Amino acid sequence: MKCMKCNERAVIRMRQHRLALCKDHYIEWFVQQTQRFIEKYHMFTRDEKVLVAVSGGKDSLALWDVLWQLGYHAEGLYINLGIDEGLHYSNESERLAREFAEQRGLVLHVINVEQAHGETVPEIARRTRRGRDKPCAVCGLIKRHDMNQAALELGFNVLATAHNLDDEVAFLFGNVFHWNLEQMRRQAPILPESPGFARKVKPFCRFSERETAAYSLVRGIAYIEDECPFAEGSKQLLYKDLLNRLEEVEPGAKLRFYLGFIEARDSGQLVLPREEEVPLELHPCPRCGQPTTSPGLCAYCRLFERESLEASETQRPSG
Ligand code: Q46
Ligand code: ZN
Ligand code: ZN
Repeated sequence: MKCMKCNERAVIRMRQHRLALCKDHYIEWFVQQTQRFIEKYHMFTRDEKVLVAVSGGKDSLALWDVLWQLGYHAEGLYINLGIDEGLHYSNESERLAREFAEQRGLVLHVINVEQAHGETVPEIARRTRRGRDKPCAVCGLIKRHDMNQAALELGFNVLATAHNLDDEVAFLFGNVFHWNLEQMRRQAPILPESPGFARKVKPFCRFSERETAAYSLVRGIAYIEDECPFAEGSKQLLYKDLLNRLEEVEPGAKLRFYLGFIEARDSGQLVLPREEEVPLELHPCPRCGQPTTSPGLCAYCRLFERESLEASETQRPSG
């Protein structure tokens, strides 16, 4: 298989784009496409500072690498969740994120949940009803809160995450499957900033997982290959598997499903409940200052109020 631009040996063939590229042309294509998506969805400009949420995995390090190559002011944020489970998952991913930043002379901000709260994420989760069996809901709440707070405190109005097409399509599929209209309203390549919330952008939302993995590989990025041990058996992985099987018989199906949804919603063909129709009365949490809908402390702060834990289970999370 030959590169369609220079006839060298191709390292990747993308059936949905009818394209095969060599290493150098793939890197060039991937970086240019990211720039195109940033501009198309008006994610950020060159004057804005971007905080990249870095997990130590292939997608987030690839995103930081691309933004660095494109010359954006991008700093990293790593949250050590204290997940070990015999794999030293968090410490190993922190080491790789630090190594990546050092090699490129980039700034990495690190939050350590255990140092901040005296407990790891799995320990905090075990104290709650919804986190007793699986820490993901609690983990998600902590990550969303800490990322938003760090962005605001560090003076970034843009927070970039490396969600790829497979993540977005699996999430959309789950939301359609369960008719979760509220989540569907909020699913987008960009969520504009609002008082107390940084702008959230997903520059990789149109790249498949295979494409981001190939980029990390050809760029020689060392990333954590293990998945978080708690991801095993998740619905997201099941949906990804189903959608990959569909993609095999219908190349481009995932991208069409995602783009079709975004277009139908943004053009008004698909009408989802709007913010005005679902009024959210936000006020600052008296402890952390982040916007919350609950009358007292936000859901995050209530995680650390052991005596009122049960009450916290019924409130909606902030962030
Ligand atoms: S890190 Fe946290 Fe994920 Fe691990 S505990 Fe679950 S939510 S699976 S993206
Ligand atoms: Zn080539
Ligand atoms: Zn709070």
